[in-house]
Amino acid sequence: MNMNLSYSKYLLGMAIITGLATVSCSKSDNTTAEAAKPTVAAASEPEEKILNIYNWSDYIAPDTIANFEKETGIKVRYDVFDSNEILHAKLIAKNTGYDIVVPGSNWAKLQIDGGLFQKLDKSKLPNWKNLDPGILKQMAELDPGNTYLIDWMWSYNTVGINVDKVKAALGDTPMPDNAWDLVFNPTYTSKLKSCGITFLDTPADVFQAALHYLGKPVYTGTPEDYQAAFDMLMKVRPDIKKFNSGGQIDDLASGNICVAYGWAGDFNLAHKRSIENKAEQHIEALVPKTGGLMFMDTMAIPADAKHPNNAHLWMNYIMQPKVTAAITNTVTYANPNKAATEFVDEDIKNNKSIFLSDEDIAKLVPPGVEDAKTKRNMTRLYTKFKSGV
Ligand code: N2P
Repeated sequence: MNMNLSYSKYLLGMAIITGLATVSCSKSDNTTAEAAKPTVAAASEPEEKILNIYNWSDYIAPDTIANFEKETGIKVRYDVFDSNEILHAKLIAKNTGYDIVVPGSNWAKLQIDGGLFQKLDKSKLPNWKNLDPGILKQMAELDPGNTYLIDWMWSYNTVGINVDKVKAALGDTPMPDNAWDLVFNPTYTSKLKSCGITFLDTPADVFQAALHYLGKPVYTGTPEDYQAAFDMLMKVRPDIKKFNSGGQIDDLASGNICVAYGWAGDFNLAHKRSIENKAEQHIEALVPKTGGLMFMDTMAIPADAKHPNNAHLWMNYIMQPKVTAAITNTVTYANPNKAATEFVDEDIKNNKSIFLSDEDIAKLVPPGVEDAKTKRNMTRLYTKFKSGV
């Protein structure tokens, strides 16, 4: 995606977030988010056979939609995005036209609080029984009672590398003990610059990882913590070639870059894609010994969705073990469906950077969310960081 375009969309999103904070606080106004919350009663009205979905790019199996259409006679329109900020901006502007959206659970919390989603009607979701109770518990931290959200897939922010290119660029310097050094320590980035370093292109993703690397609170840091993260980031800024999110899969798969700060699932997918494309790059998602940043991308139904009943049919369809397993087998992301595990390919099931060991899961930083003031500060610092001045 074009960097400037994606960033201007981001700024639009941030401007609107500020607006959201204002709306959610004005409780006396009858246009408040609370008053706008629809009931699920609308879901029982007859609906046209259409379902509009907005999901992350590279996040579905080739036959997921076709099989749903065959099974239900519902026609799916499917659009993709690659940052929470873009989705958030659309949700706040209302009338998205979507019946299913897939925000990260931390952003979804803001959206729930802003009245942007409708409650799930669990009587329409018998396949709920297949979900992993551990994941549901984790989700309930941000969505109490699992009222609005169903996890689609989950993974963590980490460092991905092209193993051979990184070894060659590091020369005599051994791999660091802590994988985060590869993107935040100038000793390594100054060498890896030669084969190309890329970062995710959002303030939140970049500052969360930087704060984690510095051992500071990831979501609740002080302004001084953010300044320290900024100072640290500026030292590696000259070594970063690109800022992109959805484009990392192809950049890694083609050998265009050798190190990425991004999503573990996309790194495994880049490896798979390079084999499919006969580019044969050995790409790995590293599991930092200090832990990665966990995220869960979650299905939700916008408050003004026109086809909530079809949305429930979709959710229930996705929760079938074989349907979920096919998605995991395609995109190399872990899923929330316990009953799906037996249908997941052995090499994916045994890949310890996809299905993490209990010990590595315990080290993950759980999803969280910054307050509006912190988000504004991050945006300001990120703009400076990215422009490099
Ligand atoms: C899918 C990327 C989604 C991960 N390719 C970030 N939420």
